[in-house]
Amino acid sequence: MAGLRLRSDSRDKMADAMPEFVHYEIRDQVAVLTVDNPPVNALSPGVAEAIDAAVERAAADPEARAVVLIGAGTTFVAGADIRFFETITAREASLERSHAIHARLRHIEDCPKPLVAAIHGTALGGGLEFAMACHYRVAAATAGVGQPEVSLGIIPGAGGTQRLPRLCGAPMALEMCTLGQHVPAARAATEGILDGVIEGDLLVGAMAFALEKSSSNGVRKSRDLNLKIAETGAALAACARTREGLKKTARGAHAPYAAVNAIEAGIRLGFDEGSRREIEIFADCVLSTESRAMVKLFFAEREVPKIPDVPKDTPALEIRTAAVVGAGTMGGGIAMNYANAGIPVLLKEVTQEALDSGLATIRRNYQSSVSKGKMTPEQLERTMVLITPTVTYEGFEKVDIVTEAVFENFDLKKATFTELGRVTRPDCILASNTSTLNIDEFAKSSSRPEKVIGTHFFSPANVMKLVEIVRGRETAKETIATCMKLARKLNKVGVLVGNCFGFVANRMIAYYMREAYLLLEEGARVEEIDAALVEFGMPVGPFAMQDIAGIDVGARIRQYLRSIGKERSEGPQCPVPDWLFEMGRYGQKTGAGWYRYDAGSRTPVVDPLIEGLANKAAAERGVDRRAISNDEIIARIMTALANEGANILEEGYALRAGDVDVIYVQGFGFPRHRGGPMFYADTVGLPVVLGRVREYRDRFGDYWTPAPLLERLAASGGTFYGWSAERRGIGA
Ligand code: T1G
Repeated sequence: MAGLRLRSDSRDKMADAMPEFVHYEIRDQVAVLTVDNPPVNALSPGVAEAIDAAVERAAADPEARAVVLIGAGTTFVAGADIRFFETITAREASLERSHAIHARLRHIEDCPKPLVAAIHGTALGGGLEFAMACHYRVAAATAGVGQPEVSLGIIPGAGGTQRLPRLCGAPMALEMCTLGQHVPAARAATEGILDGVIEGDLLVGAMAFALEKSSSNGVRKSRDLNLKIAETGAALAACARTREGLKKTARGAHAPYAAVNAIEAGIRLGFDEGSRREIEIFADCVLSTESRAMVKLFFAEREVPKIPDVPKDTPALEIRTAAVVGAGTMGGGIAMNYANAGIPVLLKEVTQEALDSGLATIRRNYQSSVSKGKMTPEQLERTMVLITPTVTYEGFEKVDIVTEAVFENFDLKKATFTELGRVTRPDCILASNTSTLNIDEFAKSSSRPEKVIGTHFFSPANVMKLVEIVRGRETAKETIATCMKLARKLNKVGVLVGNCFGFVANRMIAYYMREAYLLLEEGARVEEIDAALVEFGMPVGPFAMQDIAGIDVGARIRQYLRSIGKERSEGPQCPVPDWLFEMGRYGQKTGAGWYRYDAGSRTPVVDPLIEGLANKAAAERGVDRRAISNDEIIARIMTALANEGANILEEGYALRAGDVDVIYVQGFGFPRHRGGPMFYADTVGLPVVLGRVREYRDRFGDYWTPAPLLERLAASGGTFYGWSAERRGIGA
């Protein structure tokens, strides 16, 4: 197999030192071009050039009647090299680069011999754009295609907004470019993006397809296709509809609108002018804070499993069977996670009645998936069979892990761990789903501390992606490695955190809620605060969120703390949530909380009673209520988060700023386009954030104390992300 690096006329000494990005080979009169840039064949500098050069060589090669472009390894080309985006700092540079790549794709498309992309794994972003510049596309049945740029705060920048609508029509292109989702091969073929799905060997099938084209109708250029957008009026109407829909779904992100604008330009102005608009819009996007945030998050999510002192090769146990203690909301959801992953699970409750009720809830949840078409009735039954209900510890000696999800009560959990230490094998992992309590105490009770760990799922546990993996003082590295791996198997995002009160997620949410409560006392209305946060991009505001989660949860934690003579540390305690708890207003589940809910409805209705309670609380604290702007609401709440996040980082309870951000994004739906609370603070500027903390201390009191790390970074011109990159470690 002959190797090829750059176009022959541009080879130089530098190129000789570069890896071989495209392999060139003639097989049965077909030039097979194999892109080889592990791990995902991203278009790193030099790759696009190498593909172009290889196509040119094939065009001139008398041995080749047709050309196939395929990827080496596990996937076709997964798009541009995302690391490269951070190096683009000037609009001119972006424009120049985009013009060059557009020209290169036209050059490829002008190949006089049939050029077929053979897709396995995924053709994403620039990968799909290269495939669309080929004359035909075939794919393995398991493959997928997508324009996921929007999830990086950008739009397709190599002609995707122009070629895609010409292949599949405006509505489908709009859907793909604004949602960014992967489209499976079968649907892509139906929609006209693919020309065939190959059963059996992909390369063999693609070569046969290419040869067939060389003896029939030859080449077909996507850019010349006008068929599907011939009905310009309908296509423009689809753009308008999509924009309208984005008002609900984009949550303040800009890139989805930018994608619509680029597609619309192509429909109105044709391929060439549309391409010019795409290049300009792409440049605006790639330089935006939104894109910087989403790129940071992309890498933060992939860094989360990397734990400095628990390297990748740390032995991990295979979890084949599991048990869950407690069949309440959390326990039931966790058992579903195991069953969904095909892991048989024992589900234990104290009474048959509680067990039956837990199982009925699980079945209802699955039934709802069936009615939404996400599961077949057969799958439901197959999954339910994996959950074995029990009221005894019989069978616990066989399981590899037990997740304890009993009521959030310290003594009860401690007693459960003592029991679990007795009834399970010595190598069985004992995991607690506590959201706040000290797992080192449970470790002691179990007499097997190295096997004890926290796995803190978020409610509803079968839906929410986040699991905080809580490292105790004596948790073994093998136990951590096993639980990180298990989280992936359960289709969750596991983030390692240290063992402090509330861990990372709940510790931060306490400060988030404190500020929301105090803003209420000071004069902002519940619905105003919620609306401000929704406008910022949160899926729901803090009060509506608490109505979903249950006001009783926090109230019981406060009750427990008071019972052991402790106070929560996040600042002045607003009494209103406790008053609501005493009134039995727990939120949606009781039909009233911060809002009222009509029977059977989840729509919050403003309740004047809350203003009465807020007035009373303000009077008790001697606060004069006043009108508060949305800007102040956001600044206060985000500053509270960043300041406490800084404490968490410096104390070592999270490994990196990115880990805190992933927790907040996955656990609470913090808007991805803002990156997470720590990246958001970096973009606001740490001197500004510090200035706010100091201002609030002067206005409101010493509970606003600047985090030492925030002070140091603000003084030195640093950022949370920069600091994290330099310093790794985690407290336990
Ligand atoms: N660039 C750089 N690195 C990438 C990368 C990329 N495009 N994709 C993945 N990686 C790294 C990743 O950081 C990780 O590194 C390793 O590869 C494995 O990834 C011109 C503007 C392809 C579905 O958005 O969706 O094209 O942590 O753990 O679960 O219009 O990676 O091992 O060091 O995710 O098997 C559009 C992003 C770019 C695709 C594979 N493309 N990638 O998933 O592995 S914009 C994307 C993915 C663009 C054009 C534009 C997934 C995957 P490390 P992984 P995976």
